[in-house]
Amino acid sequence: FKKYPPLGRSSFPKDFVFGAGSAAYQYEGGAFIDGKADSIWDTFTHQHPEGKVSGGVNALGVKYYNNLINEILAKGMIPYVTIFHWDLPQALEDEYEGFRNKKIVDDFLDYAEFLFKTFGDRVKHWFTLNEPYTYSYYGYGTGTMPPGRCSNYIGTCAAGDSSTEPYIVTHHLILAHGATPYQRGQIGVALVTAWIVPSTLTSKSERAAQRALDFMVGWFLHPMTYGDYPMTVQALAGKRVPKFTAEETVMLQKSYDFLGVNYYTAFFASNVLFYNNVNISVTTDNHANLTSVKDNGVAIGQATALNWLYVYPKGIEDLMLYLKDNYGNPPIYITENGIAEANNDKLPVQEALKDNDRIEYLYSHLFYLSKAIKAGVNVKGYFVWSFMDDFEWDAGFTIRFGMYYIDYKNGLKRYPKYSAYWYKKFLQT
Ligand code: GBH
Repeated sequence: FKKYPPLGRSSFPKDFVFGAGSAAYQYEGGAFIDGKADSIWDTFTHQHPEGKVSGGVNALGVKYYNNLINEILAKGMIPYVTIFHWDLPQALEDEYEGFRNKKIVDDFLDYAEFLFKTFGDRVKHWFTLNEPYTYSYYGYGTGTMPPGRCSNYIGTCAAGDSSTEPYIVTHHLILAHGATPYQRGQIGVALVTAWIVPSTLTSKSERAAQRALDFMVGWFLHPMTYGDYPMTVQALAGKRVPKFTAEETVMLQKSYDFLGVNYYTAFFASNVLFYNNVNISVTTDNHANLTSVKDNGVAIGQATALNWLYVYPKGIEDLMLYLKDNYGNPPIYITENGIAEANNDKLPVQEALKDNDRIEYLYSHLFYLSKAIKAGVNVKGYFVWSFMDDFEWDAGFTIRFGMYYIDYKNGLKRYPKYSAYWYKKFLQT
């Protein structure tokens, strides 16, 4: 890494926390044991709904998480827990259409209260939601994630309306977050982000970039900070955006103690003309075209195994400064940052462990993150995505995000990749 100055744990503030992330549905397995009922992801991946409305608390589920939390603490680590990472109980989807119904807010609140009561003695950092944008946009906009709804002119969805449902679902996600009772200092929300670079040095492109940020990040962060949607979103989606009541606005203002930021990549934005009124959708409401490669062939960074993930480390610094300047310098945790390699099952395991690209990716992002901290951004921690190879949602097991390799053909045996050794050494210096 000759192009970067030396970097280690000591380049960051004393109380800065480092970690690595995982998520229930992507990690746990045990889909059919101990009385666990289906989530919408089980239905989507297996196409066999069998969920039923919960008969109460699942004692084995509680035991599972008690064991996990206690083991993490026993190893001298600190758990940062996400309450909802997309695996909605299928029963709630069947009973009242899940997040399309405002009833979800009460059920979310019950669930969160139960978690605080049951695990709150040991878990001190909670995130209400992981990437509500992804849940809403891909679940109801493109329909490529559960519950897989979209307008038929967008995809092959059986039902849905991508011009309205994403706005309704987002509204309820935001209210679920805002309604979650909490003790100050403990609650956050994790948002997916990208840095957006205007494709040309014109005000048209610059405004397109701003709209793209507003529709991805501001759509959630603006209400959760200031109590209402960004002006751009209100102007462009108009009456399709539900309104918050005066009480809800008050409840939402500054409704997080810290912000989780998932940062992977950046896109170029160019302006899209307002040419007609047909086929309205959340996917086009920002009137911005986002690409990793410009028409003239210039890529925003190095390509990776994932078509949406080009490497743009400086974006994390630019994004941090943007959040500081526009959202009151909140405490921030980088809750996800990392890259994946393509399925390399055919390689001998020892070869598959040589993930030098991942090391360079993590190093360069940490470098730009440390610059943001020096510029006054209040970044409190950094978690690599991901701890181990796992189930990558709509990409299944075809790609590997982990610092640990999983041999899926040999009893899920685990091997540290080079990046695991690198991260360990980084944390020791
Ligand atoms: C996060 O999503 C998730 O929180 C995490 O669970 C996941 O494993 C990780 O990142 C890696 O992806 O098919 O071209 O339309 C990141 C946001 C949203 C990025 C969905 C990929 C699909 C791109 N993801 N998106 S595309």
